Amino acid sequence: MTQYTLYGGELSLYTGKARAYMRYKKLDWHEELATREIYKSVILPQIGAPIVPVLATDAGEYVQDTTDIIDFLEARHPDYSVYPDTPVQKLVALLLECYGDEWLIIPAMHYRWSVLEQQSDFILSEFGRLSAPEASYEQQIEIGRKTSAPFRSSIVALGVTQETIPGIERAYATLLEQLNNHFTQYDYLLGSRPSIGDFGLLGPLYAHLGRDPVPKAIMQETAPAVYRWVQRMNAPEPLSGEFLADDQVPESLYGVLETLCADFLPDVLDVIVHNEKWMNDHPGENIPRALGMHPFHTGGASGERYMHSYAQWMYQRPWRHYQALLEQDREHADALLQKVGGLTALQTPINKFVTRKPGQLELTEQHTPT
Ligand SMILES: N[C@@H](CCC(=O)N[C@@H](CS)C(=O)NCC(=O)O)C(=O)O
Repeated sequence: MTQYTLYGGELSLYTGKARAYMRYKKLDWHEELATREIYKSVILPQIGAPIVPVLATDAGEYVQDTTDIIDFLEARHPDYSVYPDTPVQKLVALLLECYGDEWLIIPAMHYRWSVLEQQSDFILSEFGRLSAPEASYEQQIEIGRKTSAPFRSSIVALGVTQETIPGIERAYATLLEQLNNHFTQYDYLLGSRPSIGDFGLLGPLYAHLGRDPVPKAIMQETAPAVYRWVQRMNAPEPLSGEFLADDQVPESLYGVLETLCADFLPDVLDVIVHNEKWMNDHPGENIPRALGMHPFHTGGASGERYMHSYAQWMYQRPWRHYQALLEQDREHADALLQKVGGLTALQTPINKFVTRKPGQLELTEQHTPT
């Protein structure tokens, strides 16, 4: 069996997503802290950009991006796939993956950085420990203050401001209530087996919201079944469980899907419009990671956040799956989308597709369909 190394860290949102997947798949792997040294000697030379997590195989292959990591591993270890093979469940799982990755980062980053003064020793020492595991605690806090600066200052671009914070907190409280209700009935989103949607949600709900002291206390107090799901995801019964029969999507997820469709999908559709314009205006060039600001709303608050060009790449996955459905499958998917308010979005055409190129974080236009 191939041996894998996952470079990342406990406080990294996306490392949490990949780690839980590797545990569920019972792979032969270990995790290595992405220290300053590892960034220099492994991540930058192999990936071309300072980003985690990174998967390495013992044959010298390197993969970045949790979605690519999971798909790379799924192809080699197909047993107990995390992709449901029924049409509606697969659509829901892909949408929820995207939602976790691209939208729930808003409450995650808010509850890490807006309340920093209440948890600064923990957060800053964790950042410091990641870069310099050998340094003293005091040094780690100092190093953490420096290395965390770009993350700390990114929250305004994500849309976290005094005006939007009440809405972000309201939307998050609603999500916790809905998921708590769901996880009192089901072990995972779609039954007794975790799907790609569970791994997508775990990123924000573990590393930040289920681990940083302030939001962890909120989760434990207000949504204990969600907290237990986080623990289950991190210590799963490997290679076990089933998705619900008959392509069933539990009604307890409808509320989550409604918010996804009402708040997140308009954001992605607008990103797609701006990506298309960029590609038309700059043929052959890389699309910048952020394309300026645009309006967004959450929990009844409105503000501005950056247009994350990458969100299109994630959303192309559920969109392509939906567009490829035929007849009866499409009718079933439409019935659910109609109920949760996502039908128009999924039927909105994408005129230009984007793709990722190795060695860079910027996307480019995809000319050949996949
Ligand atoms: N879509 C990527 C996101 C990875 C990501 O944003 N990782 C963070 C740490 S949790 C990071 O290293 N960010 C640096 C950057 O985005 O430049 C994935 O799924 O792996």
